Amino acid sequence: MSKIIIDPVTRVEGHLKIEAVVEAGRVKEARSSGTLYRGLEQILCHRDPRDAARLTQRVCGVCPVAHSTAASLALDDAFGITGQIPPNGRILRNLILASNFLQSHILHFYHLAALDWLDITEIAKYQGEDPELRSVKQFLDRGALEPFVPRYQYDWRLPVELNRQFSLHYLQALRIRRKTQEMLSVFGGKMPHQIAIVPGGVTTPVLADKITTFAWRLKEIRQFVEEAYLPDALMLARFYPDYLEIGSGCGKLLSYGAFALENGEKFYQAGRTSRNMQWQSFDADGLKEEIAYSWYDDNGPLPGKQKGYSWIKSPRYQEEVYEVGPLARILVNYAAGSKTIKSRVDAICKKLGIHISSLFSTVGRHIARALEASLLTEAMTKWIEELEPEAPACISYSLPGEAEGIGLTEAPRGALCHRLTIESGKVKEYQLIVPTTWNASPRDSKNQPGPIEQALEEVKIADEQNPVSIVRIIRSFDPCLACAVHFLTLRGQKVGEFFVS
Ligand code: NFE
Ligand code: MG
Repeated sequence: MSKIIIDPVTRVEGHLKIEAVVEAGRVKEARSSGTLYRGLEQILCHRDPRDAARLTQRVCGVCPVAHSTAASLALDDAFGITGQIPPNGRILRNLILASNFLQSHILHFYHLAALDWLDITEIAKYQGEDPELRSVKQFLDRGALEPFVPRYQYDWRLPVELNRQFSLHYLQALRIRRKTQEMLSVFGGKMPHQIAIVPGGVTTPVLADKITTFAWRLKEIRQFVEEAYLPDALMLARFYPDYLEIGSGCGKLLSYGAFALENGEKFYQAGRTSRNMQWQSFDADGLKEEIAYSWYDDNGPLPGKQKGYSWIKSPRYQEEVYEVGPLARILVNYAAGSKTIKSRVDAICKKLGIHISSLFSTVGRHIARALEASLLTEAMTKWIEELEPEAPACISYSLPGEAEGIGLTEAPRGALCHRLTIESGKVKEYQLIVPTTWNASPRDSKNQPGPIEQALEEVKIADEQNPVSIVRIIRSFDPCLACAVHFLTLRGQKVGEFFVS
């Protein structure tokens, strides 16, 4: 028996440590630890509740829009204005959030995950004329291999031409990500930490020139998604088919739903599903965060806690483990009978010659994320046409003295919940349950491992010095530890004193 410790796992956001106990060439059990500690929820206590839509975005620079969205939905609820948001406000919220999804997914696939599948240093041998590939070759020729090395020894499998094309897309993705941020800023004002989504709607006026500015960027991004991102994700299934069989995890998927539509429905409806592909309902009352193996007790943080091994808590739904994220959104809506999603997923499965259950896997998560980028760019193209120039995007409201609210939406990495209570016009309690808290959670009181921990169980380890299957599986979840670790001390104790010099 031996133990593989990867600390930190690189090319994920924040600090994640993975310990895997290996026996007879397979992972017997794994532990996922969030080693980064934050206390953002505490900052909101005693503040004006409207600050939440601004301050919670500072959780993370990758997915801030989801936090202002969840906070604004929670505040809409607390202020009694849910359902009164003008159509322009509803659509702009969708467009700003979806722009952030595109940025985040392209960032993840190319700049965080691709180097697990693609040997970018091969470009050093390139003799062709493509200016972007030549610029990388010149960079490599100078011996400057960072940030591509050091790295594990991988089992690269892409033929040279496809490897080069994928490398080229890696480079193009940098420019496309800039476009997604510019597109987001058209109605969001700036990025990161856009300033437009507020309780009541969106503050940006809907003007014809803004619509055009947004639309032409969207067109270019959509073309990249269709011609590069989705084909590259599907290419992984062709050359790494064994990764359609491993890393499957808990097999239970949860989505809160997101992107409000005109008819009161959502582009993604809420629900749950599992490998049997039956849709089940979701009710926020079934949510609970456990702390059996987290460094907390009922009063707050407890760093020395004996059984503890993570700053991440363990969210559970009706005491069961759930995976959240793009795979959950896509398959929950497949199970719910969405015609568009069903036809796209069925076409992909047919093209790859796989059963839908193979999507519960490492490469399945990448395919779901890329498919989501395609679905969103298509939906956004319709949504911008539904905007009504000059019409209001926001309503006014009055602040309640006492209230409570809940905001349920989806962040790029999965289901996101903000919840607050207001007393004497100020925030009394604020709580976030964030996607990576679900996926990277430690064991719970029933000793059930979290989704990433379960995904690593039974995985074959050919070479303990190069645990490439482990890092591929972990990165397929797109973990963000900066988002995942938050805490709230309800009784206002001092947690610690910090001196910054
Ligand atoms: Ni820091 Fe986040 C997303 C949120 S992760 S990226 O997506 O909320 O759990
Ligand atoms: Mg929390």
